[in-house]
Amino acid sequence: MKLEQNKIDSHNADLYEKHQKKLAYLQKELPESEEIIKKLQDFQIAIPSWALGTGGTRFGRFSGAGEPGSLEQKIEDVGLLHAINKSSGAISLHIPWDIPQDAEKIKNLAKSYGLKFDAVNSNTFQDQKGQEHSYKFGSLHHVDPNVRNQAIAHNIEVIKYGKDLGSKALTVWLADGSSFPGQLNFREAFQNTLASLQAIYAELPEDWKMFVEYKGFEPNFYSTTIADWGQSLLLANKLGEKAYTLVDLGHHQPNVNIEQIVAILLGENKLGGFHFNDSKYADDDLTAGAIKPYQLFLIFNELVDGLAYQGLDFASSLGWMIDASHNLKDPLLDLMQSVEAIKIAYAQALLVDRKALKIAQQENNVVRAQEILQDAYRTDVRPLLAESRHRNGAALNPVQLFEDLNLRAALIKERGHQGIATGL
Ligand code: PSV
Ligand code: MN
Ligand code: MN
Repeated sequence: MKLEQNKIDSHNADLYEKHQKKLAYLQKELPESEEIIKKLQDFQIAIPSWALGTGGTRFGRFSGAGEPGSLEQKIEDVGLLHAINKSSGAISLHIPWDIPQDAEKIKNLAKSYGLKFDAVNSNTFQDQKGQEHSYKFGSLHHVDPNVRNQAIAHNIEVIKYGKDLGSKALTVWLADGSSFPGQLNFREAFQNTLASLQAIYAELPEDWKMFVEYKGFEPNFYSTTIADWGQSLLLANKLGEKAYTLVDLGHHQPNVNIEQIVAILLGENKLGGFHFNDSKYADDDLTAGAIKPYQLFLIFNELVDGLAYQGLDFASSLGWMIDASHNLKDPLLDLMQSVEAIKIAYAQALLVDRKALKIAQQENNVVRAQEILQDAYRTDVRPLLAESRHRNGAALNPVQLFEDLNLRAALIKERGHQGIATGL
């Protein structure tokens, strides 16, 4: 389904007057408004192909309707989302869930929606039909070199798919770990993982990056072989300059200071990208900013500061992606809410008076420093986001547009009541 521009235009016409009033007020208050609007226009957040269907839990899955059943339909969904918000101009594929049989055709289809291909993701956390060796006890860290070699070969194949589509990064997330003390020799598992990653890294094209994702626990419950940012950074440093740590917000123990991790990684120029989501307890895959919007703002505060420190362009230097797939909401509405929350945090971070903050820090003025951050955080920047969308030809209010036009009903009419978006 392609959304005609005139539907967005008439939605915008209805909301424009009210929007203008709010925007004019903010523009008077904030001299930096114009600059922020432009930065928001440029900032794109990739959508993973597995977020387009209703997620499940290990207890069950309540399928939504009208969900994409093929790679083409997943691209169509991201295209629809991008037409509505003009902020989701890339899709990230998981192989073998989304094998592009005809890469040229898939590339052209994506192009027709204004989409690029973000990082490609390998999958050695599930066994596939006909696979020779099982990943039950791990993949790149496995005690058996035959299993390791199979997992290495899979990653190299994923790079090949990515090359055909124009991707520029490989994300490696491993479920490898152990569930009981004594099961694993930690040192050997880590060394095996490094050697396997080195074999994959050797096949990485010159202009590609490798993102090494970490996760504290789950699906293993005693140890994970790449458990935290320290272990990921150690691997990335040993691998070389094309390897980076990837931060998934859901992959930390509760209360971990993620913004500090971000600051340190950026200071070392070893932060590769982000998987955005939110959580109350663990890897809950909740909508970004749904539980801890202040933390999201503090993370963006470090991102704005750290990327400027490295002299890097904000929008294009890191991999920005949502990684969430929950079981209650319409996936497209959920993604709209995540994108909105991420952009709000970015806009608020751009409002931080960095010179004043520096002075407050130099003077150890703790109260002043907090005031500066919270002044920015408590500013309602939503009219700036709406204006950036309007200038890009997107909807002033994406959620309202989706609901007013009954877009899910239209998708159900087209696709029926199917609902498996991922290979799970
Ligand atoms: C694992 O929890 C993860 O966050 C990794 O990024 C995977 O690639 C993704 O979920 C999908 O399984
Ligand atoms: Mn992730
Ligand atoms: Mn995760």
